[in-house]
Amino acid sequence: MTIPTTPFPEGFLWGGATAANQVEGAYAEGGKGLSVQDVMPRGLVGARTEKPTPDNLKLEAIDFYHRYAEDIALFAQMGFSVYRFSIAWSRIFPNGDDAEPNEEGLAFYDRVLDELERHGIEPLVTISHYETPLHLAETYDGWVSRELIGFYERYARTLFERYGARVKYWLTFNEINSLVHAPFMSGGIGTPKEQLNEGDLYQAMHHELVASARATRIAREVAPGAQIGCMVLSMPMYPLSPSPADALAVLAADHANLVYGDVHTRGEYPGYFLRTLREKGIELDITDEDREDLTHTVDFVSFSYYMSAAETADPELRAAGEGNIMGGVPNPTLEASEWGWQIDPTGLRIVLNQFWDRWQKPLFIVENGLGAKDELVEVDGRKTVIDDYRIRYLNDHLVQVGEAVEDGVEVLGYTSWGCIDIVSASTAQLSKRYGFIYVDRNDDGSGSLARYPKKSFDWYAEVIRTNGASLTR
Ligand code: BGP
Repeated sequence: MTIPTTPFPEGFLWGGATAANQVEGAYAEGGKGLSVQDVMPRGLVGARTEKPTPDNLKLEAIDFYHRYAEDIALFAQMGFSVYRFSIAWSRIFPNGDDAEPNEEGLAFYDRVLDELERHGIEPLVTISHYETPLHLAETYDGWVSRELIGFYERYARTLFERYGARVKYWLTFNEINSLVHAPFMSGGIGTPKEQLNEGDLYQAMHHELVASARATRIAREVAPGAQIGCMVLSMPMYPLSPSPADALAVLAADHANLVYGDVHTRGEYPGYFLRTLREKGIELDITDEDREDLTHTVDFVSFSYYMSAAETADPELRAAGEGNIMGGVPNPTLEASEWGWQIDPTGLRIVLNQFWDRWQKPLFIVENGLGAKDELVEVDGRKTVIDDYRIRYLNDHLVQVGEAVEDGVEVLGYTSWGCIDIVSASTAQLSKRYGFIYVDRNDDGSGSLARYPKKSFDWYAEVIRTNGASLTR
């Protein structure tokens, strides 16, 4: 009998990931203030509203706020060794600029951490996941304002002081490189995108980068055991044709995307970015203190990976491909999900190698998964979903993670996105499901919120139990 082997190192962290605004609900309970998500009923694709409206599924989400113990027990049943979740900034500082934190909010995350501890699950905490307090968007125009650095600093310090002894892994900003593409959701910038100029956006980016580095600096003092990571949206770009012009278009797209990781790992702006600013005639307000802050680099780099894209220098083809948040055009060699996200497992191996070669920092895949429509069926008297398509997607991506490990890339762990069905960030639907656990809630808000393990639940449990040896190559 052959003993199955695995490329995954011992101690590799296996688990799942969510964000507060997509799971918690209870949007006005426990002293929580409003966040930008509470006025985005259609998600990224729709317009914002003045006040929360009942059709915003995130207001109740999947009620993790009250059901966290049950959900964490299900994660433990799958054998998770890590769970990535975010802390809702507006639960801790309801307006964002409050002098004192809200104890009820802090106590909620104490309880979540207690539960994780009981099950031996390592927490991985995102400090800011598209959840800027709404007051900061309305009063300061979000990250365009330098004042946000101070508010974030107070928030991060509060978290490190409160949870630093129990949380080892921290992420400063979710997908920090999406800021210029989604200013309201990602940067809490109240001014509509069309009215913002590039200078404002780059200034906001600079403020977030400084805030991120400052959080790293503070963690070194307050929580010496903490490992701080940045978090970027990864999207490998392929030239649409072999022409040098298309290769150069890829280089430009990569630069625009990778500058955030470059600053987080090298502690300063790279030459190509300074050139961009020069050529656009943008002069950023960068102080000496900012420069000093930026030198506090991260311990590891984490990222989301859903898809790759192609890039072209041809303006007509480019225009035809518009719509993708990070730019690029569809790749004619790849299939897409029901939401048009192109599926490319090999791209994950490529991006792992690219990041490792470029930054030489341990990597953490903190988001990856397939959003799909599921059908609840009854098998042997039990409600479940036969989600072979999700199993195939995850299997094929994890095989490529294994390949990257064989390539010599240091990978700390893998948390699949939306390990339990949640509200989608881009469309605010519940029918775009990622989970191993089905949640009975529909796009019209109906449903009992009951949880049902899908077929992928048992499949993932086996992957974790065998440390990846059960994957099909
Ligand atoms: C990332 C976000 C997540 C998330 C995921 C899937 O960009 O960090 O919050 O939801 O994408 O996107 P969606 O929910 O739109 O399918």
